[in-house]
Amino acid sequence: MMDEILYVTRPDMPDLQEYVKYLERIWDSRWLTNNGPIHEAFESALCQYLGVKYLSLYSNATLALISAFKCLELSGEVITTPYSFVATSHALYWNGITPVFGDVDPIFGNLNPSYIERLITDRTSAILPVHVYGNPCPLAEIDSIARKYGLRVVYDAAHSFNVRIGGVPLVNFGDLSILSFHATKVFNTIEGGAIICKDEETKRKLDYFKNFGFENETSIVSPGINAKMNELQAAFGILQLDSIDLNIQKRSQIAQRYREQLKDIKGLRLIPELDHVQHNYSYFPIFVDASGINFNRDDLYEYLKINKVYSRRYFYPLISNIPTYKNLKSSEPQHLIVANSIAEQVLCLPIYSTLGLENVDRISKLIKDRFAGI
Ligand code: T4K
Repeated sequence: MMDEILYVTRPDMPDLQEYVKYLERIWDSRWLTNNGPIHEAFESALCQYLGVKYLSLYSNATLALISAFKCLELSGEVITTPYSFVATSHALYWNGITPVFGDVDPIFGNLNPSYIERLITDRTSAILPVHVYGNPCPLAEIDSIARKYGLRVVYDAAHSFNVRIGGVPLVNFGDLSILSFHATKVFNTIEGGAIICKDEETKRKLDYFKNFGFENETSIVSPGINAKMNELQAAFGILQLDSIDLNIQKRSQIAQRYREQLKDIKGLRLIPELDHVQHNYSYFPIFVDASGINFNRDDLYEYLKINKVYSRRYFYPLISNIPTYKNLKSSEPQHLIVANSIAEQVLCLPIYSTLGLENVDRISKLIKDRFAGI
């Protein structure tokens, strides 16, 4: 039998018959968007599931990030990480804010707090760290720097659906946290996202902002944008909540199997799992250190590809090396040594609830063979 193509991810789908029931409801009501009843039900179900008090649904995480910075009225410079998906810095770009890149830690690839203070100027308004692959940033250090200098903290938590640290939802940290529900994420609403905030007033502001600033039919209280989640997406999301625990459990088994299969390979590094963190297994990154072996990450990427395994280089190229940002002072590679190094080493292996352990074994065998020089 021919091997099937294995993509880095495949979206979880809700039960089709159950979704059709929602579609019938939507057809009958002809209520499609603008805070419809399914949107409202999804928002409260999600708050309850995630253990958060205030959450505003958005049409995707990029618009949510852009809106977060607008709502907090941030400007000037924001300290962020170059090791992320481009949307993180693009959200600043759309706000006319200059990203200032700090280097990352070599284990998790998250913004390293020890570089933040030296990047602060009188134009700095906030810190925008990313919990890369759902691994928590050093929350206490970032919080203490932010307090010391009066900065806001907005976490790009796009990868962190239902990650908890010491039992506390990761999205409860910082002034705001942004989740992504894109098709490629652990939990998806096709496209979608949310902003988690700490008080009712901010929630109201975020709600107005995604709907052009409308408070009611005739009162437009602020500037705004159109970033609303529609009823079809919300219905998709409500149904996804039924299977999310099981899907994360399956991902956990896959991650466990990769760990068993890929341990102790010279030149191959994995990110450790943390005992006090409830992980969501959103990605399975490996890092290829080419110094002691005769091939590099890109060779392994191509080798897997010809064997029908479509891994992805998340996150390469570094944001600081793409044309929009590469001329910034903070983008100079000598300031971003760790980020440049891990961006050259990383490869995200397929992980999704329907992958099947036999496929994990197939991928692992290909990697082990390559490292053994077979
Ligand atoms: N911040 C961070 C840290 C992020 O990682 C992201 C998004 C954002 C912010 C912004 O969130 P959103 O505005 O998107 O809500 C993907 C996603 O498009 C992007 O959402 C995600 N991060 C990023 C890490 O990955 P691509 O360009 O790699 O996706 P694509 O289309 O190549 O898909 C990857 C694989 O997934 C495909 O080879 C097959 C599979 N796939 C994909 C889709 C879309 C499917 O099987 N079905 C599908 O419908 O960016």
